[in-house]
Amino acid sequence: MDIKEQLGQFTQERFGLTPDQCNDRQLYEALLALTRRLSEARPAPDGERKLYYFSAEFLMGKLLDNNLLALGIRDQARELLASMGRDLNAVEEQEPEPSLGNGGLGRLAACFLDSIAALGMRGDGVGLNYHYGLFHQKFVNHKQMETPDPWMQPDSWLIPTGKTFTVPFGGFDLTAKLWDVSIPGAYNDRANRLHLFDVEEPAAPPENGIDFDKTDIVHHLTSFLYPDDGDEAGRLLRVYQQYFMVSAGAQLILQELEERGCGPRDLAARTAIQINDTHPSMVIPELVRLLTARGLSMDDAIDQVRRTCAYTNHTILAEALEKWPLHFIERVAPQLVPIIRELDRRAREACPDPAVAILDNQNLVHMAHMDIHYGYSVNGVAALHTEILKKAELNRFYDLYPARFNNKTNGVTLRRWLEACNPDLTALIDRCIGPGWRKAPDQLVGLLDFIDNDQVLGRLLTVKYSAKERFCRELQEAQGIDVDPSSVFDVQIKRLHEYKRQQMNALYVIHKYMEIKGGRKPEHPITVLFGAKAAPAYVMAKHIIHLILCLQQLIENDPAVRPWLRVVMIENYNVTWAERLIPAADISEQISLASKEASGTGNMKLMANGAVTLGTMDGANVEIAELVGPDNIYTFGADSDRVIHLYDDKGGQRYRARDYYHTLRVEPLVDFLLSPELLDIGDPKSLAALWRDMKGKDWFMALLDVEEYISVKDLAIRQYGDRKSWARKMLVNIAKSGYFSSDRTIRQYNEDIWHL
Ligand code: 26V
Repeated sequence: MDIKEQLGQFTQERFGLTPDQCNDRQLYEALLALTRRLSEARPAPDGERKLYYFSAEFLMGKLLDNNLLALGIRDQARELLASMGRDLNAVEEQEPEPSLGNGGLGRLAACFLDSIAALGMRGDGVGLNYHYGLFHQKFVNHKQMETPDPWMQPDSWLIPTGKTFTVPFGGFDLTAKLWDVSIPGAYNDRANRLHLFDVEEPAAPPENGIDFDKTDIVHHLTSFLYPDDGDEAGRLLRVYQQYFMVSAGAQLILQELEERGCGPRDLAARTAIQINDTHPSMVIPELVRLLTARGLSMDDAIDQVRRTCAYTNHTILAEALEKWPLHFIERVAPQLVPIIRELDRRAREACPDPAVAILDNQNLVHMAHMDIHYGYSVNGVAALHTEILKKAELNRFYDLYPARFNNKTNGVTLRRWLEACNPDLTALIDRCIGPGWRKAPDQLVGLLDFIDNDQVLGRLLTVKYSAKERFCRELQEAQGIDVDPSSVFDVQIKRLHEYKRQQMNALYVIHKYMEIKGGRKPEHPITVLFGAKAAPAYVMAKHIIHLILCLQQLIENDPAVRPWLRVVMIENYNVTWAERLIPAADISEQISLASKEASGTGNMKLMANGAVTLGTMDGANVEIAELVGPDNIYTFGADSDRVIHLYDDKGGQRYRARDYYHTLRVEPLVDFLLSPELLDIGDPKSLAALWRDMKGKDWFMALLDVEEYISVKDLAIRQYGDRKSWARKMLVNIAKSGYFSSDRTIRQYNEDIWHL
């Protein structure tokens, strides 16, 4: 039956209507059902060994478009709707975005599932079915407000499996109910699964927004992604979530092993578990527990686990490395405590250095340490990041287990981040080099043959311009803001964090504003676009959002500045907004303090869509710079060695913000936070708190790099005016982005770690 008939059958049965009588909502439900059914019917890929990718976050984004693409029926569906005078895009608007992740880490997991399936590898995701994803962001009085983000609807991608597992918590048991999302592989006829565990009786939505009873584990365990950890109940709830996920996941693995005709002694031979950051680390002691319960000796159980588990580190920020008080685990999963103590004892026996112990003298469990001692692989997510892990953060472990350390530079799925979100650019690439780059993204380098082809360069500029126009329409519709598509789109989209230095970008805006007020117009009108959510309890991040929104307002009110400089902060930045904005970006802001951004993945998506990077030598920017060469990227700022040195107490070299603040160019920029015009718009307390922090502390050294940042950004904007040479830079960036396909990353994981 072709899709026209299937669609007709569904709408008839469900609504008593023919497809052309349906509204967009009904058509969406019909396409969802059809797509889900086709994907669900696909068998799993073959393979002796199976991968389980454990992650507390899977930031999937909308799935309809991608699933149609993977199933090979996207064009058919589009044409079918068009023949009824309907638009697939409008139908896709109906899909709610499941925001089951914070940012890069969760989106990486989603890209990986896409690539694992596309490459026909046998690998499933394991996570939690949060009822509320990351909060919905609203701007009120130039400040971020958070409201809950319910995404589940009666019709969704979730497939009930009927499978349940009992998770033994201290004092009570809780049933974990398994829901699956089918992940169809592009280029094959197989599908993997994303396994999401939920409680049996989830609570009704809280009435008063985000407040809920954090001690009501039975009903609220899966209510929220990252419940507020400002109090002990919130922190405990996170440990409940983690144990729930890994215990149910480990039981699922052993059950599937049995179904494959194997026993617990075959675990390592038949399974690879990738631990995505430390949130799933308790899978290690949990598997030891389950294996010993099935008759293995402690030695054998540990041996199996050590040959099964591999750990990925995603940050060197100390505050983000999880250490749980042992008494939390005593409360949540007391049966793990003797196992963790035994794992610690053995680790100390092998290496007496307290710096590598699992349990420290305050009885904190260092989750990453457990992963490294009891896993067979430790990887960083970009070359520089892995080097810093080896040389500094995890140096002691590297000395102990050099062979375990390896790098896996991140990647992104070009199916979502180029093919699906930028059809015009995709068509242009196809016309130049044919369609083979989809399966072999390295073929994108073939675009370099067109570096002197004026027609292709001209087309590239036209494609970018129409993407900008499209974005302008969407922004106008969503936020009622008009921006000029012929201005330079300077884009910084990522979580709000001081180390990512959105505040430094804000200082650039202040600099430009002052110049324009003083009569110096920029070479080219500039639109600085931000998209960022701040963690609800992260005060300094909220001050930075406030500053940006105040600057936005200040400029809106000023007819002398507006034609030359605009600032727009997109409300509720999420995967869907990223898909709209990335095709439209001219400049990709990747300005983290060197050594702090493990990799970044937005940098890769923007590059693949022809944006030119303006960045520090941090994370994967280093690899981007190597690939595109100095003419096709704008780099600036202190390098990671210098930064690490500046954090060092030794030798009196330590960074002091005030030394940089008291310079002719910097002081007026920072002091502008307390200018009458800004105080008139914003909250004086918030602006003053940020001002004080910037001049007195500036922990992520924005003032160290700001002057060079300003001059390099001005250079980029000047060179943007030479359209032909800019088009060449765009072309080189697209051509070299093949390396950052997550298909490449996944092949490397498989060759070096999983061996599926
Ligand atoms: C977590 C937290 C939690 C507590 C408050 C401060 C803080 C700061 C950072 C984090 C990061 C958690 C891990 C993470 O999301 N890492 C990101 O992983 C991406 C995928 O590998 C990578 O591209 C990003 O550079 C990295 O920041």
